[in-house]
Amino acid sequence: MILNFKTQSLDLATPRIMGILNVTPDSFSDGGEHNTVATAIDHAAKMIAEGADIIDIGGESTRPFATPLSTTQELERVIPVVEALHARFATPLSLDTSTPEVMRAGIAAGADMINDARALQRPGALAMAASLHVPVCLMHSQGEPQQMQVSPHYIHCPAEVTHFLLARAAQCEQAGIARDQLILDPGFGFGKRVQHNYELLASLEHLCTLGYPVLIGLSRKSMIGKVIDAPQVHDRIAASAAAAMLCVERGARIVRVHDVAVTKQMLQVLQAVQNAKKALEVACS
Ligand code: PT1
Repeated sequence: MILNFKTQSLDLATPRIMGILNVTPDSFSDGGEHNTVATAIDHAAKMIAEGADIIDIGGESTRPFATPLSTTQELERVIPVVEALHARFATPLSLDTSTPEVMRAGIAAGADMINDARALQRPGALAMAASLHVPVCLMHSQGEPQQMQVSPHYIHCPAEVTHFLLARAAQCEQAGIARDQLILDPGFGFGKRVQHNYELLASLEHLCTLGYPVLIGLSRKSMIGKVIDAPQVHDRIAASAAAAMLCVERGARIVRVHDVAVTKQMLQVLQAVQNAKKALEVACS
């Protein structure tokens, strides 16, 4: 599987790292310290040096109980950062947005793909994404950030998530988005109890066999904090990397993370294991 951006492509035969760049004052794990263009540039430069393959730029916090943002506010936060990063770095840029106007302006400013936690369900988002001809990540969420953790309920969480994502992918294809431009994401932490999140992780292999690349984001999330009893997000780094590794082993192709260096190291170990496995197969044949 290859992601085709306008001016470059990314081969997903190798698992890829998407580094998180929050430009939200209330961002859940960095306290909004990257809220200026200059600090955004520094943070992106660090993640790129550590091995990030994509930088995901988000102006709206979608963590549980986050408050909604106006389109104007989102544009004011995101577009200057996209312009600045596009001018300085060749690394593909992803827009973490559900807002059609931010998609249009962000791609015009040099972003390479769209990452939508609402899976293009906002009015106008599907048509806008189709008109932009860029890769799109469709993520599952049960409800909006403000209320999604109030009472998540499923009969069979992984089956319902898969059903939703396949239905959205079909609607995207009908709207004119090429099948090979779509990425699926089970949406860890989005309207899910801890148990639901681990059911999704345990069954991730199935989602990864449907013909679409799978992206996962669980970095520093409460699903990690709960099982290791770490109320502080900075105490969740090693466990987040371990969980990302379990997802890649099950077939995820892109991991969305805060901690690029540690994630890169664990992917290198996984690569060494896979190389050794191949060498053994050759030796035995
Ligand atoms: C994600 C994701 C995202 N997550 C994609 N985009 C967030 N494609 C933002 C918690 O439980 O997984 N995939 N954009 C951040 N959202 C959350 C959700 C942050 C839950 C924290 C939690 O702590």
